This record gives sequence, C-alpha cells and structure tokens, in this order.
Amino acid sequence: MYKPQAIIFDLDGVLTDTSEYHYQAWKHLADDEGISFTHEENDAHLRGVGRRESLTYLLKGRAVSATQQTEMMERKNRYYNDLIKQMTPNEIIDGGIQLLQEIRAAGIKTAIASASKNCMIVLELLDLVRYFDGIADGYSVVHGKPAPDVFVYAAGTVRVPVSACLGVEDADAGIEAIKAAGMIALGIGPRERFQQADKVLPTLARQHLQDILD
Ligand code: B16
Ligand code: MG
Repeated sequence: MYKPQAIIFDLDGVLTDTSEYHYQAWKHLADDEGISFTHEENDAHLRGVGRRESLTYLLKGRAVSATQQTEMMERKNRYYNDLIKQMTPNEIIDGGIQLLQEIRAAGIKTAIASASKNCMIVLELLDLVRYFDGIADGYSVVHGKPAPDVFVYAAGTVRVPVSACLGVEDADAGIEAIKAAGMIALGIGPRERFQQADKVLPTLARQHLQDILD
C-alpha cells in the first residue's frame, strides 16, 4: 500500500462544510447588489478560490472601483463571520477526528493547506488545531490555488519533501495546485468535478486511512 510521509488537507469542504457558508455569504452580497448567483455557479467557479478572485467572478464584468471592491470583500467576510461564529466541533465531518488520529498513529504527519484567511478561526472553533503538525492558510502565501504555493508551504511546515505528500481537496483549483506541487492528489466530491485527481472519494466522512491510501 502507498504510504505518504505527510497528508495535507484543505479545510473548507473537506474537513468541514464551511463551503456552504462561503456560498451563503457570497449569495447575500450578490442579492444586496442585484446580481444573480446560483449554487451551481458557486460550485463551478468559486469553490476553493480566493476572496478577490471570487469577487471578480461574482461582479461578472461590472465596473466597480478598487475602494468599492474592498468594501464588498469586507462585507462578504462579515456575512461569513456571522455565519461561522456559532460553529462547534459537531461540524467536523463524521469520523474526522478518528481519521486524523489514525494517520498520526501510523507515523504520518498532518498539515492544513487552506486558501482562507479565516482558517485559524474555523480550526479553533472546531477545536482542530491540536491535530495538525503544520498549518498554511490565506496569510501564508501570495499566490493562491491553483498555484502550488500553499501546498508547498504546508509541506515545509512539516519538513516533508513534496514528492512524499498526499494532498486532499474538494476543489478542482486545489487539485491543480496539489499536482503542480508534485504531490499525489485525492479529490473529495463528484468524479466529474476533477480533471487531474489520482483518486476521488465522494466524501471524507467515515473513511479510514486504508480507504484513502488504497
Ligand atoms: P476567505 P479552502 C477557501 O478555503 C474556500 O474554499 C473558498 O470558498 C474561499 O473563498 C477561500 O478559502 C478564501 O476564504 O475569504 O475566508 O479568506 O477550501 O482552501 O480551505
Ligand atoms: Mg476547499
């Protein structure tokens, strides 16, 4: 069986379903501004994509000043923070803690590679920080996914060569980032979402180490 030295997890949409809260916050902003925005568009264009790139998609070519763009990103972030502040460890995927414990018991390092600047807030609300040997988030790198940087940075935090890392992602932009980093990629979600994933599972819930490495 293939055994990586580190498993690097995306956060939103992999270990917890904050991707739905991101959608609701963007939808609130879109409604404020009279812009149509659907769940399908969110899945296809915003999943795993950074805040600025998401706003650019949402505006659909509307001319908006830099100041207005900053205000809109702040407003979306306020809506998002309002939604996540009630989160508790109950919102970790079913079996998530057991999986992380199993991975570490097997001598494999664990790290986070999230595009989100809210990553630490969410990890703390979920009481997940202690299960990770390294954390890379939206503050760690300049170029977000699909650039490989956040995964390469995460591998550095646990001192494991990228070629010995397995990356886990729910977004196609994230799978692109993992492959560009030279890692093995596990996609979480429907098969048709991913172009380059080495393996795909519909969910990470109730999975064991053996299921993800097979
Ligand atoms: P923020 P991940 C990503 O996190 C989210 O999937 C994406 O929807 C969000 O726009 C992005 O973080 C930036 O988040 O506005 O909180 O900085 O999936 O890479 O963990
Ligand atoms: Mg994600």
